Amino acid sequence: ESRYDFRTIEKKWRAEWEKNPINKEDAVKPKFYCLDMFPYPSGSGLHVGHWRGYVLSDVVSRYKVLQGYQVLHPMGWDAFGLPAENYAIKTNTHPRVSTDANIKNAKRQLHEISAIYDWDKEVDTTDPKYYKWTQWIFVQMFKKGLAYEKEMPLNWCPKCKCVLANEEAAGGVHERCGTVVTKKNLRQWMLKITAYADRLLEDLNKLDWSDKVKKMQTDWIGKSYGAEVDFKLTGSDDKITVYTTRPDTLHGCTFMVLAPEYEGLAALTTAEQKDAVEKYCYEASTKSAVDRMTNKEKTGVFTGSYCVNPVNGKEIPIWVADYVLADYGTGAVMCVPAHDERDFDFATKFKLPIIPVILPEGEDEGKPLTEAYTGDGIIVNSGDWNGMKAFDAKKKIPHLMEEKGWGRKTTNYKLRDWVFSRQRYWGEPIPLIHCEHCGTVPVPEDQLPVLLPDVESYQPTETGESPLAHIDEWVNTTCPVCGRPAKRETNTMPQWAGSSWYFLRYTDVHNDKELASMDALKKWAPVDLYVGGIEHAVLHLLYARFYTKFLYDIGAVPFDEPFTKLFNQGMITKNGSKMSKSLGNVVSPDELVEKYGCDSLRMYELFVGPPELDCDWDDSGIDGVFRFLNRVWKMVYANKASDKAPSKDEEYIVNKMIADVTKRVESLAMNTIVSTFMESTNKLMDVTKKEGGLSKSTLETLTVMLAPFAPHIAEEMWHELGHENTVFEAGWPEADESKLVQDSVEIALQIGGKLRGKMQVAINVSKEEAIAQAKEALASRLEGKTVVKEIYVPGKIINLIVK
Ligand code: ANZ
Ligand code: ZN
Repeated sequence: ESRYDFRTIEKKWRAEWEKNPINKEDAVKPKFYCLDMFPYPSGSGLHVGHWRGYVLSDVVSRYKVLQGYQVLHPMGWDAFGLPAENYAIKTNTHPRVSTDANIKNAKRQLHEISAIYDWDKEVDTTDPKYYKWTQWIFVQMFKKGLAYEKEMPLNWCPKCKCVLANEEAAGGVHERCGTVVTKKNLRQWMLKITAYADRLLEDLNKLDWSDKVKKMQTDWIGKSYGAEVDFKLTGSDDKITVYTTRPDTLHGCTFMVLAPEYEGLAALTTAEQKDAVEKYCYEASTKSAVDRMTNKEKTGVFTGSYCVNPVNGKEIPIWVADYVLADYGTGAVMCVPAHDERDFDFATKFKLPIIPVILPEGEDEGKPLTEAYTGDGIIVNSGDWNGMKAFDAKKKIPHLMEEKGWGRKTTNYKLRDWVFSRQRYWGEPIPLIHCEHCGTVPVPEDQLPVLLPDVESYQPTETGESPLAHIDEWVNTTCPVCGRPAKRETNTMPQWAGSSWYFLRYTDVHNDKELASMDALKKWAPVDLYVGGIEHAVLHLLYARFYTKFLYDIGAVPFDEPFTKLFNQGMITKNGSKMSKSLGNVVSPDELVEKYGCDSLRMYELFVGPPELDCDWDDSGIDGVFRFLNRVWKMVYANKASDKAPSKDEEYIVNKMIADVTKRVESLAMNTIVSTFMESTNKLMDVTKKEGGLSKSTLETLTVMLAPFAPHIAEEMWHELGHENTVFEAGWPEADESKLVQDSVEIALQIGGKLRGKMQVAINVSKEEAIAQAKEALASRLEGKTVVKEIYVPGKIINLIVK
């Protein structure tokens, strides 16, 4: 067929690859594990933004197959979670039913991408065969003391009647429904991720991840070095201990602020201030942590009490204010308004004294402060500490305080333990049993999974308990230790649970004895390339690392970091905003595939921009890619019976293309690859014109190299070129360096007609390339000038006219 009939071609090869997968396991080959962050099977389907990451990872996977790797490139479903449950509440459809329907639909849509997913290895986090192991991991953590119960004031959505993680309550409203979030005290299961804080921080060094994501994780863990200082309460033997990262500013502390939830607050509040403090604390309890920290307008109330600054014996007032958080440090802050912005705002509003104790080097004392000075400098107004450099003092003073007995060096983390329970239906039941005699005991491992029972109503209860609490015959059980009547835990796990270890399961999905065998894990994992959105930079990736480290510690996996290399693709936007059903700006891949074919859309997804950056979608560009594939098709078709030997020009073009494309796949600079292909093809067309045709080997190389990007057309062309086996067995070509040296010629460089230098260019250099090289060579002379005209006499002169 001389016409590029993508519909027939794509259908044909998709069917063939389904029968004979191109990616076969082969123990002698090296392995490559290329993983997409698995999707949540939502009802709304895939748009062109979803394709971006999936295409990129598939290109890498196919490239690795061509390079002779056995590639693990699996796909699955992160299918527990709120949307299915909310849908169930609305429509009274069992989440199993809607989830299965959504998975089926998403899978059909994913097929359109023609990725080499190995569907035999599909995982579904809601499958009891899978969540058996999610529960098993929890039991192991429980046994190691990493799971514990705690009464917690949690973010609470009064509308959804559900506890929210901080990230679900950002900005003080529930991210899904927009309802203002309040607080509710509830018994929760917690996971002690903080026990791993240091390792999670340290081991970032081992990873080939972007600095951006490493920094986000580092900030989230938030390790800080500082000191605790004890302040005696006036008129009492009690003391308040504060956490500070700036012990060097102790002399400038003019008041103290406690969190509204501070334990000893009621006891130290005076009778006159009691009502005001209580009212204030109640109001604070309805605000989110984020709001409390970021509100510029400070609020607070005096407690009526005083304490003594240990360094100078001065008495300072104790206030309560909601910018101090209860669960960070000690919940009490020594306030130094001269050098902390929040304290400055607070002192200004409530007319509390501001005493500067750090002076920027070279500046004179006595200037009144208009804002907090948070920089480095020399200590002043601080008795014997005067003259010390603040930077040195920060390290020295904690030791000094230790000698005096009223302070000590400490470190602190922003990272909190993980609130691991949800009061919802559609999640893994937490496999624990409460017995009056034996306490809380895990369900024996041979009785896992604890199946999620059917319920009549998915609505969480008014008390905040999960709907499971209503099913008496499920809740009532016997204690596995003493056999007496006991009750099941009715909380379920958060959606993060299933996604914290799924990458392990892919290596050995059908194993019913272990979460995955050591052999399988050693063979495939860790993940060599993990591709997904930047929105998971913190939570998912941190949880997954935590799980992996824990499983490593108990000997269940042979490595302690799951994702060797991470790539975060940017978002595809439409007119600047995120694609979403509610905004009505979703571009569906279906019509584009219908009109141009899968291969064109795959290449266009890469072509739209640097894959790590956000990019605005514009349908019109796909036409160019489509025309490019048509040109390639015609070129191959016209020359497929050629017996021409490759000319020097051809060899140069082909080897340059191999070198460039290979380098760019390795660095995932995918957008520039598509343009490289386009340029090379144009040059090959010039050669055809000049030499009357192309050699078959040139076309073969081009075909093989196109295969990861546009697999169907490549496979068809490969067969047109006379091959019987799949193109994916052809091997990725290597550039012959010796063919990259070209005959060159000297060109005179002029600016405004005056000779300004000379340079060597390749004989068949294009006009654009030659001029670009000339501009580079003349860069210093062109600085500050604009080139208004470029005159090019091939092989002789480049003359740049400037203004
Ligand atoms: C005195 C001081 C002087 C402070 C100064 C800062 C600057 P990072 O670095 O984020 O760890 N702090 C301590 N506990 C707090 C809490 N529960 N809620 C809100 N703020 C709290 O922050 C540590 C600093 O934040 C501590 O150092 C403390 O204020 C405040 F010029 O102590 B600092
Ligand atoms: Zn018991």
